[in-house]
Amino acid sequence: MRVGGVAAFVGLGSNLGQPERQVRQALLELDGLADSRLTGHSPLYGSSPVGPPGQPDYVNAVARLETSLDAHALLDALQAVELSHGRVRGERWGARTLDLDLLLYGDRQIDTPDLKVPHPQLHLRAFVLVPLHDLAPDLELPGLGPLVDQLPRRPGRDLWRLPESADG
Ligand code: A4P
Ligand code: MG
Repeated sequence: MRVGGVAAFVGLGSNLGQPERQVRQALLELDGLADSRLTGHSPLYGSSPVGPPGQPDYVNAVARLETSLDAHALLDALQAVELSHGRVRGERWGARTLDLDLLLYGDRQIDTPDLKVPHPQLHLRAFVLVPLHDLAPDLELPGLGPLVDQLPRRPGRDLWRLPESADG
């Protein structure tokens, strides 16, 4: 059944609790968002942390949604999913176990205080570019040109494919 509307891409990242499980569960929840449908996702990747050192490795993936939510409503929905993952046994309430970034919303360019699309770091991060390319190799990035032109020239040791999970 078509929801109708816009193809949006969402970046998933987790490095607390059980990251792979968080990401797989979040994919199921994205499929359940109102007025939206999950139309694909990349394989899961492990990645070395970008940013402050001393944090655990991440699990990253990219999902594609078809949605009739506008971009801000979609961001609100993504933040609600983040919140529902906000607690891990043994962690203080509020520890973030799941990061959902709205990477692309159709061919729109959005620059508001609470939402910037394409995501400002998208073209700088192998852990976003590589899974995005798995999912949509011919993608054009609004304002940036073909996705392939942004891909890292050679695979780095900071990103690796995780094996398919037996339970999917
Ligand atoms: N916001 C604006 N535009 C967007 C957008 N396109 N998508 C605003 C999502 N949010 C957007 O986000 C802060 C605010 O950004 C939101 O309230 C929203 O209004 P946040 O997710 O609460 O904060 P954050 O995640 O700490 O900041 P940010 O800048 O999103 O961090 P990143 O860029 O997500 O970095 N290393 C590896 N290997 N893998 C990772 O996944 N992730 C991070 C987090 C750092 N290093 C990483 C990874
Ligand atoms: Mg974020």
